[in-house]
Amino acid sequence: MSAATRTLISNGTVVSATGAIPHDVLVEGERVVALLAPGTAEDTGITADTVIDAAGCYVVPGGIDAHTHMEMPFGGTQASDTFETGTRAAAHGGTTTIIDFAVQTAGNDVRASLDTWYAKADGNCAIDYAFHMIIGGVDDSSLKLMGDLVAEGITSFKLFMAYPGVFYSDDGQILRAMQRAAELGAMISMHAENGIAIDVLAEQAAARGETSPVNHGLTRPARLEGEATFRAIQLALVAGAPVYFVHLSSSEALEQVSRARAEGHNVFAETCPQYLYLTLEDHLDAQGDDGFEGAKYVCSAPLRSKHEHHGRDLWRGLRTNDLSIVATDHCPFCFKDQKELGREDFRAIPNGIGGVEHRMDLIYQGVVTGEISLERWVETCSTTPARMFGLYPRKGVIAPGADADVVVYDPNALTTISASTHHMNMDYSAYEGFQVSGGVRTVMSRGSVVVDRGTFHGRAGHGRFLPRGLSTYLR
Ligand code: DUC
Ligand code: ZN
Ligand code: ZN
Repeated sequence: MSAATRTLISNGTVVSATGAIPHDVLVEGERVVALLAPGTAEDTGITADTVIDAAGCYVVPGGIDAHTHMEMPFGGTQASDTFETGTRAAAHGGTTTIIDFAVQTAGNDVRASLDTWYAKADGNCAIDYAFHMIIGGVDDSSLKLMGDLVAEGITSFKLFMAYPGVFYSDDGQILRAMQRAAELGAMISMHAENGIAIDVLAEQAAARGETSPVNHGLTRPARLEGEATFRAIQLALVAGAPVYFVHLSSSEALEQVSRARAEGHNVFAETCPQYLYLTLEDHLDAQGDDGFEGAKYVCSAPLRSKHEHHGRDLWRGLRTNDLSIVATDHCPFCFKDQKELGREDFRAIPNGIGGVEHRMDLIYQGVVTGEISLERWVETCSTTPARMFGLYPRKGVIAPGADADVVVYDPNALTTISASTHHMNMDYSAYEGFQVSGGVRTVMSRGSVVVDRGTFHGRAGHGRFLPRGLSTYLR
């Protein structure tokens, strides 16, 4: 049997959630085997087949995007990235694990739905992947099957308080699913917007002839995210289950999460780059050539008003850990033929923004501007997602025994985000023209270099399914 390949990543500064320390990283096969004092490998008789010089760079655990939707059927169309194109784009951006959402809708069997997602991803991913399960139809059968899923490594379940008639669960269904999660030790992820009220507002707007993209945001007020967040927390407390709010976008929702956390409850939330950088006025209400530019920015929860300080509050939440994670909610659609489905009526614009490739860079800008520390960048983008969703310490840390998912990040690089250079299967970028300080140089997935200086060296099928354990983040 031949010895496993050894790679030494030398001269870099290894960043973890707790500190940044100059270390050389020794990788053997698919794993990290040692962190060494810089330059000491040779003295101790350690030889490597390959040396990656990381001088002047940070060496960080590969990013974990805990919220993506590759090739998800949604809004009368399908998310435009496949598992192949989306995971390749993720790798380019320093993300080495995604947790995607398998989808069950009412009337469909959970088992069969999950098997469809296994089949979509199998053999196609460039990086490792795991699944959450969307339960769109809470009933006796789906509640029972939650147990089987936890046993096979799908330990979190997303419910929707939005989208009546599609994914929506009423309060009774939510309570039952939370009770079942409590029994199993599983996590409930929540899309918290009051969908019943939103549908009334959206219908009224359309009846008044207010059909342009900005109406998507105007009919989904932050107050209805705050209300749903409050309600979900109460239900979770009654059930004794942990709850994790996805794509938290507003000060109102954050206030509810912060209060519950201050009371010591297992209440958590993620936000996404779009809520930190994009606004209702500058993006969702953008007119462009034909008054429809804003469709590019239709996502749910929606972009919020720049006059209401949501972005400022979300950065604060990231500092205080009231927001524990940054994920993308990568749900890409092309402008042509997909976003265009809603030219006549904003309600028909598929909801979603692509960003899996840019999360690490965009959140690193918070380090550059002093919003968060270097350690917090790693914590929110890699370590906490691993802990929250049962992947730690295999993922989310550079330590002996962990998978060698490693990013060499050059703080002196300068890049400009553009659809003309990105790798996502989208004909536009929500971040077109954004100047980014810093950039991914080399990306290793389980010991293999998959991206180096902008060139992809990986392959579809390298990425493996990750069965997850229970969350290790709970109090
Ligand atoms: N919620 C998501 O989490 N993703 C896409 C659309 C949505 O409403
Ligand atoms: Zn959602
Ligand atoms: Zn989503």
